[in-house]
This record gives sequence, C-alpha cells and structure tokens, in this order.
Amino acid sequence: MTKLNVLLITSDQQHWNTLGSLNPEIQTPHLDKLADEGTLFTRAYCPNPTCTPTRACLITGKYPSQNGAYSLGTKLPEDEPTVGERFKEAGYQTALVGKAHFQPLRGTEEFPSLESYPLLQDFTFWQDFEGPFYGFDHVELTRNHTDEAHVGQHYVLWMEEKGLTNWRDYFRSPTGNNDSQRRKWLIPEEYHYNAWIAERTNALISDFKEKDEPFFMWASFFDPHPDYLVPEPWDTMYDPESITVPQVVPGEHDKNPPAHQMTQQENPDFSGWEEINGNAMHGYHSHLHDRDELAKNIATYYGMISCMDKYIGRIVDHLDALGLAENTLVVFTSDHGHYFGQHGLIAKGAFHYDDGIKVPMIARLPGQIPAGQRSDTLQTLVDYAPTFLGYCGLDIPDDMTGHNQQAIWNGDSTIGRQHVIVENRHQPTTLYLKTYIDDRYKLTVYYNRAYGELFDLKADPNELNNLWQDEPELRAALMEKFLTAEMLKEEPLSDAAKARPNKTASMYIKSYNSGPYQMNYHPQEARYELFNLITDPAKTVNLWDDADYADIRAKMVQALLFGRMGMEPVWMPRVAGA
Ligand SMILES: [Ca+2]
Repeated sequence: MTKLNVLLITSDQQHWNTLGSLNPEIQTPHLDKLADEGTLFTRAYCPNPTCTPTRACLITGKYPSQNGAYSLGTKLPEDEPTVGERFKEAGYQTALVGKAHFQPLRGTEEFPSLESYPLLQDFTFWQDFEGPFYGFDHVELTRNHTDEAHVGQHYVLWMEEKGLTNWRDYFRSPTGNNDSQRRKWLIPEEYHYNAWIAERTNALISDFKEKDEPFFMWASFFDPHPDYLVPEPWDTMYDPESITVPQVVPGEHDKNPPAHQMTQQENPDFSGWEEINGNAMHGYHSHLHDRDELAKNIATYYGMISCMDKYIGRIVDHLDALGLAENTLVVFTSDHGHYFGQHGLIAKGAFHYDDGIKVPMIARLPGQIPAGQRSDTLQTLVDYAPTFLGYCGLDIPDDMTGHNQQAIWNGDSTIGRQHVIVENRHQPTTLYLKTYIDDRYKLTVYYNRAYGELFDLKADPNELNNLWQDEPELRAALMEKFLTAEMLKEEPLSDAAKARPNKTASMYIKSYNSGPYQMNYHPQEARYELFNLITDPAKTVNLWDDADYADIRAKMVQALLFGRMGMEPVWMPRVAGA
C-alpha cells in the first residue's frame, strides 16, 4: 500500500475571512479551487495568536503552556518531541521551506537560537546547514517579513544563485540599503520569497516522488504579515476606494477590559503591564488610525494574499501533476488572524476576538475528505499533529494533547470537539489571557484580574456586547467548563519534560483551599467537591450543589483556574527581538 503524504501550507497572520470563497472583495482562485476539492472549515482557531507559540503547537500537538513556547521571544525546547520525529521513525522524509520561527531573533548563552543574529546572515553556515531542526530533516529558511532587515539564511543564498546580486537594494538597513519602500515592494516578483518557497517546495516534492519516499512537507509562507508591501502588479490590484473598511462601533468597549478602551485613546499608558524580562507587548498601544490610510493598507494586504495564492496554486498544481493528489493530505491554514480596523484594532495583540484568533482552513484528500463542503465544527491547530499521524496510520503519542480529527474532517462524524482553548501568556505574569470557546459562547479570563469577556457568538457574532458583568451565572457555568477542560488537557509527561524546571510543579493542582473552604476535582469521575473544613472537618457534606454556596463555588473555581495558570511552566524568560 502506498503511504499517505502530508503537505501543510500556511500563511502568516491571515484573517479568516480573506478567502474568495467567503469574501467577494478578494480573489484567491487557487485556494478557492482547493476548497472546492476539499472541505472549508469556518470555525478553526489558533492555540495562540502569535507566531512562535502557535507554530510550536503545530509541530508538538500541545498547547504553549505545555510545550514551553509560551510567548514571542521564547524558544521551543529542543528536547520537546515533535510530529516530524514520529514521521521520520516511520520512514518519512520531513522538510520545511519558509518561516520556522521556533526560536527567537536573539539567542543567549543559556538559550541559543539558530534563528538569531548574527547567525542569520552567516551565509557560509547556511550553505552547509539543512537540518535537522525540530523534526525536519531538511529546512530552507529565512526570517524576514517583506523587506525586514532579518533577511538571510537560505533565501539570500537562493536570490544570489538566481543572479540577484543586488538583493540588498530591496531590503531595509542595516542588512539592506533601502528604507523607503511603502506598499509597493520594488523586488521583481520572480525573486519574491513566495517564488522561492514554491520553487523549493516543488523541487523537494519532485525529489521525494522520484525516490518513491513518503513525505511530511511544510510550505510556510510569510505573507500577508505586515509590513504591507507587495511587488507589482499586485500592489494596484485592489482599489482602496471600493474596499470595506471595518471600524470601531461607538460604545463597544464600554464594558470591555481597560486595555481595549485604552487602544482607542491618543496616548494610552500601558506601563502597568510591563514586567522585568517581559519584553514588548504586541498591540498595547494606541490603535487610532486614519481611515483612508487603512483602506490603502487593506488593499495591499489583499494584494499580498492574492500574490501568495498564485504560488500556493503552483505548489498544489505541481503535486497534482505528479499524480500525488490521491495520496497526499493537503491542509492550508494560517498561524493566527489579523485586525484591519475591526473593533478599532490594527494588526495583532493580546485581544481574543475572532478576527485575531480564528484562521482560514482548508483540508483536501480525495476519496476521504468531502469535496466542496463547509464545516462549522470546532477546529484548532493543536489537533494537526495527531490528525496528520492518524491519517497516515501512525501511532499518536500519549503526550500529544490534540485530538485526532480524521473522522470529522472525513465527514464521518459530526460529534467532534466540544470546545477549543486559546492561550496567550504574553507576559509571564502581568498579561496572560486565556479563552474557552464552545459551540455558542466565548469566555476570556485575564490572569489575576477581575475583568474578562463573555460573548454569545450566536446572538452577537460580531462580539460587541460583553456579558461578563451582566450574566454572572452564565459566566460561572462557563468558568467551570473552562476549568474542567483545562484539567482534562493534561498530558502524561515525557522524560524530557519531567526533567525541565517548573514543568511538573504545575501539573497540576486539582484542589484549592480558601478561608474555611476546600474544593476538589476528581478527574476519573469528573466530579467536584466543596467542603467547609471548619464546620465539617471530616468532609462528609459536599456543598458543591448547594444553591446557598453558588457564590463561594464560583469564586473557588476562578481561583483554582488562576492558580493553575500561574503555576504553568515559564522555563525561560522572554528575550528581546521576538
Ligand atoms: Ca504569525
């Protein structure tokens, strides 16, 4: 029997509603075709709305609180098991072309990074290095979004090989010498990293096919992550005048946490969230913007997506031309979303609206995944690693937290996930938000803060009416579901994880004492207890379902949830430079 291949294609920071299949204002003919041949998932969430954590989840099948890559400026521990290693054990070729971002731009002696300065631009090193890297035997990398000075690694080698000896003319200083490009990127399209990713991915797939070797291949695009910059003709493809420009709804932040409100101020003071070793807080600044400038940025953003779509088409067409369509699972998604005016917000940050945490998602496998279907089942990128292994008939390691979604993707079952969790430990202690989403509701808690968000996604799909204060009983009920979901996602620890500082300490508290009260959770029976240890030291009367103790119960649940969040491992400090 021919082994199944897996081709993962990702974009970076692409809003879920920027596929032509869903939004007539944008053209993505190749992704639309992929959606026609497969299933388009309309409720897919990232596990964390920033690069490193969500990418680490993709290859580990675990949440950031479990795999150690808890924020930007951290690295995925190198001893953390990855899905690529499982594929290699099964005789697969494993390769990644494009953006990895498993490690930060600045390494330290204790936490070295392969993706850091000055190594990024040590071209002698990159000529000889092709892996292994986190389970990928073959990697070809760069670290720049559009014209960023982080350009280097294999992409620069490729540009030089192609004869673009003046590549520095298209990138910012100090690596390059051009700091003036805006919206129109002067680099000829044939040297754009989209072309590089498609060409190198296709070459590797051809090679695997020729050698008759099964593969797990990740084509990892950088766009449409800002800066907004795209070569012609894509820079003028969309008319800013005729584009919908989302805007803040007056009053929508009145009941929201203070940070939401502060984004709409001229000069907000976010210093209260700063922390030693905390590093930058993405999105904690004024989001006020000029509407017409934003319209031009959206036009460029859409142009970046349409340009990328062309090269995604080149990869899928190549795969199909090689006769590999029937035995290759193709999955397209993005690492997180993007704000372009929704809720008055720009780009990304510690905000958990669907605009920021939902992602586009398409899966195609002829004969298994239904063609031309749409699915509103809950999806999360944490499930990709176990699902890929499941499709390929390989064992799923016990320590992967994600679920195998094969039956759901195949349309054989409609009973899938009852909830997803989105984590965002942006700062070690001052800014940690975590979200629970089920079929109808979204609950976001902020570590050790009294405020939060509760949205009814059915009645209020645009998330304009925060019910956190208005619906305390609903909030308490969802908080309990959240706590239970948290406790049920614990993984058995690998030996490597056990050895890591702080890893076991957090796993996990299932009991909490406050004042005279003690609450306990018994995972085997999914049962809670609440006792008054002063009046009932022998713990004979379980007060959990006693209506008189509903307030105590709600407080204890939130305290235990926070207690667990605070005890999650912070195995390394954040280092500067993302
Ligand atoms: Ca990203």
